[in-house]
Amino acid sequence: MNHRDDDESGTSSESMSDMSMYHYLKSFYNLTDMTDETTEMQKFFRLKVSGKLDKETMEMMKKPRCGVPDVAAYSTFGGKPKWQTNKLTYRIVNSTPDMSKAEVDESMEKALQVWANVTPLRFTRIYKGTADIMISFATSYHGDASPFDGPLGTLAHAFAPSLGIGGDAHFDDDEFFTFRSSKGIVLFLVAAHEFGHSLGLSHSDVPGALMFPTYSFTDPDHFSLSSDDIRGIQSLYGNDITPIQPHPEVPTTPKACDPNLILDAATTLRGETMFFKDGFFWRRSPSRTVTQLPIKSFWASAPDNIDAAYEDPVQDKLFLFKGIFSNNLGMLEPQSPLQSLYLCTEKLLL
Ligand SMILES: [Ca+2]
Ligand SMILES: [Ca+2]
Ligand SMILES: [Zn+2]
Ligand SMILES: [Zn+2]
Repeated sequence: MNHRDDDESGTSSESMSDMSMYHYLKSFYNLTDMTDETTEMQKFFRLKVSGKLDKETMEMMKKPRCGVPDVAAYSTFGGKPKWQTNKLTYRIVNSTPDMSKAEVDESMEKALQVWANVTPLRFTRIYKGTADIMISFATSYHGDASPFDGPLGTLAHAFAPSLGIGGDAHFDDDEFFTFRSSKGIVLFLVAAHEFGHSLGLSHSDVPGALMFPTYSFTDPDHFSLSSDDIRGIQSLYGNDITPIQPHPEVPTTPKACDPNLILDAATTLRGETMFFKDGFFWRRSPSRTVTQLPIKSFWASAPDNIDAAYEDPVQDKLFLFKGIFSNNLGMLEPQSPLQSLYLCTEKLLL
């Protein structure tokens, strides 16, 4: 071991050749002069700006990263391309042998949800045909102008919104992708970053932002989008995040022993007694066992809060009433407007 080798220790075995450093700067910064490119890169990553390839700069170059060039410290692409609709489709064209299909599906779904959570964008998965966002795994040359580079280096790339290849996301299958392990590249994290590009975000120079160009491990269960990413995506799609499907009202279960309970209706049915309240009913069998069930678990189309019920044992039918009716000569006679339900009791036997 000689003196010079010691001097270069740590970089000699894994350093990039001058040619590949030039290639890195050329492909990600697209500047003509090597010093300018180095300066530009140092500025972007908030490194000491020297214009020289010092150790810090070299370390940054070796980090696994996204294949979309660092345009500037801005959060959108030039010309601000964005989707003209909030309803987008995606399709997972193929999978990776590194993970189960279910894990790949969940990673992609969660990654899109990261953006849907803070925008009006909604994503629907399709299984055939052409989706807005076509997701695929590939190695080296795969039909576009940016072939992948084997293990590490570029992990994935994605195209800004437009027709055709626009929005599509490609993952370098020479990486080892994982669901949540720190040993490997967490697919969810890479996908969430790439989908940022698919939606129109460029790189951010804010360390810790999802759109920062280099990968760093975060536990996917504790992932949260940085405020910089949120500002970026909302600059394109706004911040209307009203959920498309409002949460259905959860019915409160009435308590049979509540002293203030007023029942909606009661009837007999095949020897049992049934009591109705809100969306529930109790059935008491001849042996006096009582069970409480949602009305809809027996009669899917029945309304809640019924007004009356009675059994016609001759026809073996149960009638449930809701709405306005009058009691005339001991018979329940419907009056307009009346919603009466004629319900077969067959289901009770199941
Ligand atoms: Ca597309
Ligand atoms: Ca790679
Ligand atoms: Zn990127
Ligand atoms: Zn590609």
